[in-house]
Amino acid sequence: MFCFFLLNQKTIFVNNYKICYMKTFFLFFLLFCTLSAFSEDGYDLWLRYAPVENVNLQKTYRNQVKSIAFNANTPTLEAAKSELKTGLSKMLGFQPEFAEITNNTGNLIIGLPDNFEVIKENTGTEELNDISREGFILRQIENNNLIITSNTEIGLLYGVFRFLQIVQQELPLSGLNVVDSPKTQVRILNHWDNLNRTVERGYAGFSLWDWFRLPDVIDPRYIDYARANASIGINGTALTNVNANAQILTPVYLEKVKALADVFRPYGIKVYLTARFSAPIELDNLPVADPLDPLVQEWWKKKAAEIYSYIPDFGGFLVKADSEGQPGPHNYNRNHAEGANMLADAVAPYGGIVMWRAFVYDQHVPEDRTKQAYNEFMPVDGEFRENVILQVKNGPLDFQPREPFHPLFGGMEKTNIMPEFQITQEYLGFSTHLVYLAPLYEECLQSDTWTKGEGSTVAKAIDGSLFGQKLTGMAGVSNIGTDRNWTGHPFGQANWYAFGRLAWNPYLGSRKIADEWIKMTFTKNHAFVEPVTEMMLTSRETAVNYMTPLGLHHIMAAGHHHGPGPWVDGRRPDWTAVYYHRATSEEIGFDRTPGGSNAVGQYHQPVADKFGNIETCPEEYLLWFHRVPWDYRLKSGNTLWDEMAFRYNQGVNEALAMQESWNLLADYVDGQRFKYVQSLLEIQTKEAAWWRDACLLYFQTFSNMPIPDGVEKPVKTLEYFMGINELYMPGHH
Ligand code: GCV
Repeated sequence: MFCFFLLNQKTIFVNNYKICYMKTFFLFFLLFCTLSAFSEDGYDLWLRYAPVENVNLQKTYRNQVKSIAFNANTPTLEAAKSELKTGLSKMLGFQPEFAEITNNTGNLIIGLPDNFEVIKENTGTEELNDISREGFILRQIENNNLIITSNTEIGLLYGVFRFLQIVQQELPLSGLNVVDSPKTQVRILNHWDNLNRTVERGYAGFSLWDWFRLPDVIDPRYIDYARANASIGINGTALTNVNANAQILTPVYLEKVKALADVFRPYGIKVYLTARFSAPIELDNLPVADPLDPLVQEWWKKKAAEIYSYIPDFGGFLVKADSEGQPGPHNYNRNHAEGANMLADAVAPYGGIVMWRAFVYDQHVPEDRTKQAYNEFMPVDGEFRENVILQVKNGPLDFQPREPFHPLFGGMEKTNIMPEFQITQEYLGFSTHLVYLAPLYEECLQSDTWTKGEGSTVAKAIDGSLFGQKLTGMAGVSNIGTDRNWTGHPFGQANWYAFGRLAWNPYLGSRKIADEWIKMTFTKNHAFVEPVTEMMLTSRETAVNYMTPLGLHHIMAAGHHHGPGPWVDGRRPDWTAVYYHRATSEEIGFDRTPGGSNAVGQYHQPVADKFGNIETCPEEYLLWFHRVPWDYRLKSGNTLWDEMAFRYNQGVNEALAMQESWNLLADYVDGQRFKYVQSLLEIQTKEAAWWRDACLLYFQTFSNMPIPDGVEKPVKTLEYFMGINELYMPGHH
C-alpha cells in the first residue's frame, strides 16, 4: 500500500496538480483505512465495539434501539450513557436518539423502577429483591421494547455493560430476559505496585499509578481502567503492594489516592490500601505496633479518620502480616485475629473492611510449609470481626501451575473467607506464555471440600451459601501495567476478564468465558473462535505438562521465578526446589500422607483419604502428596520416569500445536496483534523445550533411566541449563 502511494507521488509532478492532489488524498485516506482496519494495538481490550458483522442482525438491532429513554443526571449514569453511545454507534454504525419514550416500537428504556412506570409494571418485587444492590434485569417487554433496570445506579451501569456485551457477541435481543447479580460482594484487583512504579511480579511495564504527577494529572487511562473493570463487575482495587510501604498512608499520598478514588467512584470501584503493620512506628515514632496497645489502636483510629476525610467511601485495608519479612502481630506475641481486629475496629465506623491475608509461613517453623497457614488460622476461626475477611491463596503453597485447593476453604466455617488468585503469571511464563487461567480458577472453585457432605465446593464455601458468611469476595493479583495492551501478552487480557467474570459468578465455565472474550476481543467468526477456544482451554494443562507435571511444584529458577530450576538449593529450604521434589535415586515427591507431613490430614474426609492413598490420589497431584519410586507403574502402564518424560514432551508438542494453530489464523486477526501473538508463541515453544530438557536432564541424574523413545532428546547439557543466569528480569527486585 505504502509503495503504491510512493509510486503515485511521482505522478504529482507529471500530471495536472489538481488530479494529483485528489489522488494523493484518496491514497492517504485508503492508507489510513487500511491501517486502522488491520492494525490494532490491543488497548481497547474487550471493549472494542467492532461493527456488527452480520448485516441483517445489525439492521434488526438498529430498529430495536432506535430511541433510548435514559435520564442520566449523575456521574455514574453519565458514564453508562456515554458507554452506550460509544458502543452502539460503533457497533451499529448510527447514532441512536436519546429521547422520551415513544409510542412506537424500538424503545430502549433504562432506569430504576421508580423512574418509569413501564419498568415497574414489567418487574416483580421479588426479583428486584433478589438482585440486591448490584444486579440488573435486561428484558424485552410488550411492544418489543427493551428495558434495563436495577435497584441502584451501579446496577444500571452493569446492566448497560452487559447489554453492550450481548450486542458485541451478536446475540439476539428478541426475547431477552437476563436477571443477574453478583454472587460475591468484594470483587477486587490487588496491584502489587510500588510507589516508585515498579510492579512486583508485574510483566506488563510499570505501574499505572503515576504517583509523581498525581493528583494534578489524571491520565485518561485511569478512566479506561475503570471502564474495563466495571464492564466485568470488578468493584474494588487495592492500589499498592502487599509488601507495603507506610508512606502511602501519609497526607501527600492520600491526596493522590483521593484523586484516583474520585475517578473510579462513578464506576462503582472502591479504593483499598495496603496497611503496613509497623506504620505507627515508621510514620509517628510510636515505640511499638502491638495491636493490643491502646496507643497503637488510637493511632489506627485516627489514621482511619484521616483517610476517610479524603475518601469517604474508602474500602479498607489489605494486609500481609508475619509473612516473608512483613511485620505483624507475631512480633508482639499476638495472633492474627488480634492484629486484624485492631484494624477492623478502626475502619468499622465508616463501613470499611480488612482483607487479612493467610499467606503466612516461617522458615523457623520446622513444619511442612504448605501446612502452616492452616495451623495458624484454624485455632482462631470465629475470632475475627464481622468486617474482616481472610484472603486465602487458591492453593496451600504459592500460585503454582497446579496445586490442590487450600484446606482453609471448607476448613474455616466461622470466618469470612475469600480466595486470592494470581492473574499475573509469576509461575506461568510471565507475559510471554499464552496460559488461559480460567481453568485453573475453575478447578479450585469446583473442588469439593466435603465439609458438609458431597457438593461442598470451594465456590460454595466462599460465596456464603455453605456457611452463611456475611462478607464475601474474590481477589485477583493484577497483571496490568503501562504496556499499551495493558497485560503484555494480548491473551493476558483474557485472564483479567476471566477473573472478573468468575468473581461475579464463581460457577461460570471456562469455555463460556473464553467464548465471550474471544468474540469481543477478536471476531465472531467460527473459523477463528473454535480453534482459539481450544487453544485457550488446553493451554493451562499444556503449561503444567512442560513445567510441573504429575504434581511437581516449586521447581522454578530462584528469585525471579522465570524458567526451570529444579536444582535450586543452598538458600532457606522453603525457597529451594529440592525441599519440594526431594528426588533420590529411588524416588521423588513430597510425602504429605499420614506417614509423612500429614498435610492430607488438613482436608475433610473422604478427601484426605483420597489424596493420602497413592492408588486413589489423582495423578495430577501425585508428587504433591506422595513419594513415588521411579519405576512405579502409573495408570497408563508407564513407569513414573517414562510418564514424566512423556508429559514434558507432550507439553512441548502442545505448545508447538498452539503455534501451528495460530499460524493458520492470519486472515481473521489484524496484522499487529497476529504477529505479536505469533512471536510470543515462538518464545513459548522455545521455553517449553527449555523446561523439558532442563528438568529431564536434571531428574535423570536421580532416576538413572534412559529418556524413552518418542521423547525428543536434549541437545544441550545439564551444565548448560544450570549455567543460565538471567539478569534484570521484569517483576523482580
Ligand atoms: C508480594 C510470592 C511472590 C512474592 C509475593 C508473595 C505474596 O512469594 O514471589 O513476590 O509478594 O508471594 O503473595 O505475598
